[in-house]
Amino acid sequence: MLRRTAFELMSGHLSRRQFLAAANAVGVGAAAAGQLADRASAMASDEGVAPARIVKGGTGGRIACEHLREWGVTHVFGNTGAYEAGFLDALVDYPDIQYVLGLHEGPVMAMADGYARATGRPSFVNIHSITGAANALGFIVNAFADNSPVVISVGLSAASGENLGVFTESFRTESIADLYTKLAFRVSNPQNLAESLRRAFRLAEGAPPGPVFVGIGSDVLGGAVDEAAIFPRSRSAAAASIHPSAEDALRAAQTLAAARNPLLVAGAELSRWGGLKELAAIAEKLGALVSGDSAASRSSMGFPPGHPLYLGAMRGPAGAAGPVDVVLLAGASRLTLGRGRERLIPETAHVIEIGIREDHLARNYPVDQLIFADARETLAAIDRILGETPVESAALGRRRAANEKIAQRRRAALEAELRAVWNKTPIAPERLAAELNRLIEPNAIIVTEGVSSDRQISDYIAVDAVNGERTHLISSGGSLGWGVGAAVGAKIAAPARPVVALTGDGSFQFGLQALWTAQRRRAPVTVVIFNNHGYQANRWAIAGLKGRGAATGRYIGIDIGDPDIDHVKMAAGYGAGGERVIAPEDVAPAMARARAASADGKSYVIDVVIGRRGPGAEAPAWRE
Ligand SMILES: Cc1ncc(C[n+]2csc(CCOP(=O)(O)OP(=O)(O)O)c2C)c(N)n1
Repeated sequence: MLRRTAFELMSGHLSRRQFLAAANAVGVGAAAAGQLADRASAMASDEGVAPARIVKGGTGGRIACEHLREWGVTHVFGNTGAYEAGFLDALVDYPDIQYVLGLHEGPVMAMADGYARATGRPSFVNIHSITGAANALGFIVNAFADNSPVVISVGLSAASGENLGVFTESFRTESIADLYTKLAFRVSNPQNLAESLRRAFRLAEGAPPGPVFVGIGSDVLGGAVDEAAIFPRSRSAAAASIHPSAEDALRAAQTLAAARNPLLVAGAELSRWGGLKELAAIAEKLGALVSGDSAASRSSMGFPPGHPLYLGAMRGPAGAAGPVDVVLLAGASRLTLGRGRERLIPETAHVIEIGIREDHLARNYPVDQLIFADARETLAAIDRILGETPVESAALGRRRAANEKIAQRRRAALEAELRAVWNKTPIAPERLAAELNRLIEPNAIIVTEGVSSDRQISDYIAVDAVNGERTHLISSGGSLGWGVGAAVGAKIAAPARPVVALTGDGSFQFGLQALWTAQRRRAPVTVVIFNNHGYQANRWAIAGLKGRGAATGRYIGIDIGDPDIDHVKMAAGYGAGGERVIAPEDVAPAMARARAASADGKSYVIDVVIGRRGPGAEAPAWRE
């Protein structure tokens, strides 16, 4: 109580005399109260410590709104229920905080995730009870997999109904998200709401970031709060960076400089939080090849695709000029084993790994030097050291030339592959990706959920984070249906940038309701469906068993082409335009119409029919 009063003194809401009177009222002696007042005033003075803002009266809902305003939250992604009434009612008086309604909690969560990724700031979700939390869970998994700072507030049944089996009783609701959030907890006392939300936001953005789940009783959101202290956002600083030690950077630089044939791997953290430029600089100094993250890691693209030393995503054991003796895993990849359980990096190589996503460090592979630190900063330090002690030599020159040839061979192979399928109808995914690469704007955000076409998308669509050309968002969580929602969230975050979602037809059907929100918020996105009329990735898995499915051509649960889904008509139901495309030459005019629709505030769905391919593709269409 006295602390609160001290905050009021600090914030100028109380005079010194009023403070001393209040202290006296709660039995604090005059001398002690005077000292307290001095300290509070000193904190509020030029020392630079900003005082808390005291909010008096109102409901928990109002406190939540005050907190959001303090944290600069301008959008609430939500779907409503009775338990959230106190919050929704208070929100009326906060026109600076917009409510973004989604028709299902899956898209709500995906939009908040896309928004957080596009802004780099925490986003806020408000959904209903166990019912909404259960619907959101698939995309909470995705947010957790990729360290998205999303604060998920969930309205819970009131304490007065506890254990009485009331309708949608929120019995241990927060436990549903336990394994897939940094923390899941509940607030039962309205007086604790401000501090609880501050904790949630600080945790969500603290390194490494991630979703946080806060269950809030309906009686907390609707209940009266006497007063609450809203601390300035500036006083909840999350660790901006975990710094590497000078010795760590020096040792890594020395190991790399002494390597005969080093390989650099651009892990997920670099495309999320920076460091690709520094990695490119190191590669150039060492003449070393750079591999993208392993394909299974599903990291965002971003390393300059045309870089003379770039190898693309790692899809099999790393090949370089001669045996690799040192591997730099920069930015904690989720490096898995290869398809046949083979190791992607040689067992005999000395491995240096840098990152902060602890769960992914030293996983599946031994690591000889682990640097638990911000990857960008560490790479910058290594690059600086390498720059001070140049490692130029004849051997290095030969290595650079040999490695550039390897990277060049890869680019040539991709061009040959593209030429071979260029005239196919229906269009081949390679050509579709290449056409889109020509057509998508340099300032676009590209969200991909291409599943069996992800390989072609990453090989033929250029994203260059170093030179600020396009931004790529992808989810490594595996819950499909995320793409369209994430794209709409990104568009809300960055209204001036074109946003294009590339998705499989199966994935599209898991999450297309976000198109309604896009229309309502005038946040138009372009969606390109890679439509093979089925769950191709799953057919590959069955075919790979070489069992009954392969022998009979009966792939159960794979075909979604009968009835042939009219994706365009479904999107039209949400207010979006669109068309189906079969001939390759029709992609460009369709994209032009999409651009015009966007300018008009309307989303556009281009449903491109692509052929089936890969294992089991030859079997005639069949459904169970
Ligand atoms: C929410 C969810 N349900 C089911 C799956 C399993 N699953 C993996 S791939 C896939 C098929 C996706 O189809 P589509 O988007 O058309 O891509 P394609 O495999 O045809 O390239 C499914 C259903 C999943 N990953 N996520």
